[in-house]
Amino acid sequence: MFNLAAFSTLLTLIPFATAQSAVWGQCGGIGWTGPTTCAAGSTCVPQSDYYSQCLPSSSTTIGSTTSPTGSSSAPGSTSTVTGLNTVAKAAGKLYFGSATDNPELSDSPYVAILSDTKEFGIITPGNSMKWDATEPSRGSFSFTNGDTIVNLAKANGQMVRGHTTVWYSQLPSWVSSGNFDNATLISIVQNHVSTVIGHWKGSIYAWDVVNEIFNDDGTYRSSVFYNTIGPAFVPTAFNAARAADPNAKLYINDYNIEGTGAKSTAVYNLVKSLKAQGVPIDGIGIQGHLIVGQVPSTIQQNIEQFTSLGVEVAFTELDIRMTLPATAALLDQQKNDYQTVISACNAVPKCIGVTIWDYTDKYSWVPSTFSGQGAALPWDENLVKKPAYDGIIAGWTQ
Ligand code: 9MR
Repeated sequence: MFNLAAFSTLLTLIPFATAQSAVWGQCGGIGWTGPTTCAAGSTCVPQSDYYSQCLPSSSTTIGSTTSPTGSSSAPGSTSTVTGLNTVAKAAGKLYFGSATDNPELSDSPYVAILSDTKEFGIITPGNSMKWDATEPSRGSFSFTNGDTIVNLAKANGQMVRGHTTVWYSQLPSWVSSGNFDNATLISIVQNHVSTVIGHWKGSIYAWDVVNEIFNDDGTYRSSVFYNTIGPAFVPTAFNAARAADPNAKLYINDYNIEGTGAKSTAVYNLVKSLKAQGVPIDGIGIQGHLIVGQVPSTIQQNIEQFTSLGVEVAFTELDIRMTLPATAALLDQQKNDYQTVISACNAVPKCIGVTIWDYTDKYSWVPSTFSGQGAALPWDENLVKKPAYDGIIAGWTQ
């Protein structure tokens, strides 16, 4: 007679008896019932309590002196680091973090590293809190993808940066082409900011309330907000944000404000004026989309000027791109460039943390935007650490 119980037991034993996980596959972790041994040439390495991964044995030395886990030294390794967030916190910072995006969350080896709080203490949704994602038509809000990332962060014990409420880009045409008058657009901004920030009240460390509002020469960027409301759209957004979540840090965020210059001066002057008017603003987000070999020499000076206003500063979207292919010389220069940026933040107490704009070249925005450029992040397309990783560690520990 067929014995169902015995057959089921046999079935559960089969993977252990016959299978090995493929390279990059899962090989252990709490709740894992699959194979715990790895295909030839790879080794099972714990990434977290919940995820162990078969890593190619050779990957421990490719392009980096550190092991792929960040938690132990590989043969030939010269450092015994414990992760980017661990080291940033040991330097007195609040976090080291990464952006992510919903389509990437089906990639479990990727998620395992993203979820490792030794590496990342905070995550930022790259797209799912933007206006086109959250209010695609007027008064109709959608929080599903943002919720997914907030819930992942909560499960991991990570914080979240909210990005972003008022930005000229990724704006639905009902806003950008709505031809609203001043009063109507003000109420649309207030409703958007208060509804989005209110939805995630208590779950967000900091919000990029306004994003990329200046041109590189320091003048206001032309946008439906500036063109209709004038500069008053900025205090309108910050006041609505504070009312919606009094405990979230409220940031102005922009690129090309890493070093001193006209755009940094514009941000400095605006924040000074907002504070003088009693507008609630807590931080300046320096995006940090940089180019290998072209990192400004005035980063620390610029951060010091910003923090002299009584606000905190964070790098919010750091990546340092290069013209491909990535040669050993470029990767080494990139390592130095990451170290330069991180050590500038490290040197200023109110530079509270650094977020990279995703952590692996597999999901970087760079190649699709800048043809022929890429390799901007500290992990390569195979989730193997690059020399840049060691540059970040050096920046926090020097
Ligand atoms: O990473 C984001 C990418 O997936 C989007 O396609 C792109 C669209 O504009 O936005 C990217 O993120 C941007 C961020 O929101 C603001 N600063 C520049 C970032 C890179 O473009």
